[in-house]
Amino acid sequence: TSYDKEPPRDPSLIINSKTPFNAEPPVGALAQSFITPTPHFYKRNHGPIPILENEEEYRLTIDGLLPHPIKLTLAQLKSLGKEVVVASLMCAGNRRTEMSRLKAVRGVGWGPAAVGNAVWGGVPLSRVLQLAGVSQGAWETHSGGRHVEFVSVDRCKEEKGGPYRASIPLHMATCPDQEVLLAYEMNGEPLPRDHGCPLRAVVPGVIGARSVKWLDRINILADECQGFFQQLDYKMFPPWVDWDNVNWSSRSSIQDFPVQLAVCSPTSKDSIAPGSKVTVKGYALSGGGRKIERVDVSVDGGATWAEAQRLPQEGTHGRWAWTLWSLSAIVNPPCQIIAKCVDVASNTQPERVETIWNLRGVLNNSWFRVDIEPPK
Ligand code: MTE
Ligand code: MO
Repeated sequence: TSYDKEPPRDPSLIINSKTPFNAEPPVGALAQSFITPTPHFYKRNHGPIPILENEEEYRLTIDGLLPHPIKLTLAQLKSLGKEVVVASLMCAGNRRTEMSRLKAVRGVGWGPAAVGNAVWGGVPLSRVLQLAGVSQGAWETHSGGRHVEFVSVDRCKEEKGGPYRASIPLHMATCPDQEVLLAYEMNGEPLPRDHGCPLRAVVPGVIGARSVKWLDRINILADECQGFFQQLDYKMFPPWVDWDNVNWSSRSSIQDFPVQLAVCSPTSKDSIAPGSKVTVKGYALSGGGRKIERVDVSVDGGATWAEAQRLPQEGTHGRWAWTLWSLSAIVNPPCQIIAKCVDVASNTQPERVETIWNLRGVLNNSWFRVDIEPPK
């Protein structure tokens, strides 16, 4: 089968689907390091992992509504100068299983670990587009291009055997401050096969679906990508819309992700004796380059709250990276730990998942709750 040449993977990963391979680390591992080790970084695929290991043969085509269509080798891309960006990638389906517990949704069942924070090394997309004649900060090309489509080489059934693709607005791609990268390194190593070898887009602050792996070409388009994942998926509907009355064209494609948080430890599997001192730990992040302003934690089901300590974001200005946090507290199980956060634009998380339930189970960013039981 087409899945017989998959790369080796860390045995600690929790596999949510084998073909295509979709897996996340145990959530407890996530809060242990600011930079997520590559073997533990969640893997989200829609088809078999392509084999593109011959770097000499690799070409990236940049075409469409721009002055100078170009084809670049990996060496040419690398010669444009390497930049390093610390950015979290998060799948729009992160925490989907909590949403499906309320009422069934369609999609891979993800726990709270479809997110990771890595050091990405590559060439800024704005610099590459400049080579093709698109000026930095441009909102539109002279020939009317307003969107940048990333096209992969992997094949997926949603595209009827065609390649995975997605787009971002042109301005996001041309604006150097957005730090969109064509990455060939992850955590200081060449990009591994699972994460897009030899070249992928990394679009900081935006749902993972737009960070296309195994890049084949970049097309400058007048309208956004017409592919499945841009038009018929990854959109946010209200709770009263279901499969019998969904009108996909009525909603925008998701770009920036909302403010999000999870408790990584303790988990509901840890039974804790009443009166114990525990360290509650987790991650928090927001989209669009908005940092985390505050993390609130309750260990008594919301009766009382305390502010958690936000840990330093080593080696980065922190706009695109998550914030790890911790709080020591005395717990008295049975009890519920609740955590929620606020970003610098004062965006808050919804208290109840009911209010944001949607048929595809995307963007569940409701308050995070962990039920803790005493030992039996
Ligand atoms: N790119 C390609 N070519 N094929 C894919 O299936 N999945 C997307 C995105 N890029 C995907 C892709 C989704 S939905 C997410 S969340 C991220 O890749 C996951 O990236 P990762 O596997 O490196 O964590
Ligand atoms: Mo995703």
